[in-house]
Amino acid sequence: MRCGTHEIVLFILRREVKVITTQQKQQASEMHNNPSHINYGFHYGEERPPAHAPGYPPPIYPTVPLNSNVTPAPINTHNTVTSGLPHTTAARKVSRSRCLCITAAVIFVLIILAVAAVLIWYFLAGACVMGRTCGQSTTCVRSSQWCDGRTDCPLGEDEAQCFRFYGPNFMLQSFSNEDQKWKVVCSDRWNDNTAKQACQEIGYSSYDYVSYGTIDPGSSAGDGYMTLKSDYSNILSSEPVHSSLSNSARCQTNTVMTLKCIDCGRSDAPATRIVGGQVVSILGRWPWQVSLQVMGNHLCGGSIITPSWIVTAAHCVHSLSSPSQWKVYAGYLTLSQMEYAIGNSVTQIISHPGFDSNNNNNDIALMKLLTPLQISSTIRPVCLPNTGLDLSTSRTYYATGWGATTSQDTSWGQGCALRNRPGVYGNVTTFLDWIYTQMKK
Ligand SMILES: [Ca+2]
Repeated sequence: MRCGTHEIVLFILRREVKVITTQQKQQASEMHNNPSHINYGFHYGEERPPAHAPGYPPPIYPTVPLNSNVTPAPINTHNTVTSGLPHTTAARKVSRSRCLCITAAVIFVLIILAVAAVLIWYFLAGACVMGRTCGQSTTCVRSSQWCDGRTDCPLGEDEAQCFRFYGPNFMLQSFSNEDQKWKVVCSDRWNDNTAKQACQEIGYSSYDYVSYGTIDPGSSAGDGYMTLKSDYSNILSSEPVHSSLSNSARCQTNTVMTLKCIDCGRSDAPATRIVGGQVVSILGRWPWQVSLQVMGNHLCGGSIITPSWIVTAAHCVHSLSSPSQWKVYAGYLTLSQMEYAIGNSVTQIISHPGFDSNNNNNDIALMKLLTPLQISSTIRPVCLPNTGLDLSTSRTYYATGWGATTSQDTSWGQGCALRNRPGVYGNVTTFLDWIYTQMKK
């Protein structure tokens, strides 16, 4: 041990000094009295007296008379105590114990730091702190790889939803990879073909395309525009439209894109209430409402979002996940009318991968129809909610379906259809990316 070695050497040196002190006193006396002693170190001519000359060399130690009655103090050859130094055996043991304690403490702290570093690395890697997670997978890509025109996620989630609709006017927005923001899209150089392609990139069929429009962006253009490159041609280019947009501070037309990819949310019949009101008596008031049945029994409601896709709750299909078990009835007012109808077959059921049957989290699912619905005045799609809609409590909302017109145990939440206590089903806005991504498959 390094700290102990220093003390032991010092101890030995001090003890030797005391032993030499007594012996040298005797040797010095003998040297002075022994005539045969030759001083080989002395040479004549040197201006130095011989070693045995009186008074030379000067005594190193005080002269002690040989015949003195003074008795030298006994030398303790087993133990020497010097003030201020822990020279006892017990002290050395304490010193060693202290060194061992310090070493153990240092090792313990290093182990704690190593464990902490491993845990931090584990959680940071799992949380994808420095980037974005690819959908439900564990793959994490850098934020700069989102909507950059190149597929980086295993299922292409990073390039799947680079457009979105904002507000009640269906204002088109594109995600700026450079600024990591959603920006309005300048209408310069857009036409129907470009607009159709954008709808397809969102998840709609080009057959459902309605039109595009232009509006004054107002304060929405505060962050600038996403503008179609001047050399872009949707006929010649195989690149997605969103990859052909670039950041721009200016827009020649000073107008931005609105886009209607499907004729949704349109109803010609007046509104009526169900629970606490009356039974709907006008066919076509809620043309997107469908009945989902198994073996002729109505089990759940659903909403048409495109001619091929129905959105419903995941808990409805959790234990009945085979598409062949289901029939979809659209364009009917009463359940009795459906008894004699054929219904539409289902080819695919997709439940949200995050659905939890214990607490009904992520309670959303999609059904794909075997053949698309024929759109009519009584069969129409509902609009998926755009980002930025005013969903404040001061507005009027409707819940539709074939449930009872009085409160029963038919939904979850606080009671059923109580004033200011709506049943909780799911915030569809939070599932838009998932819905559109499934529609593109
Ligand atoms: Ca990418």
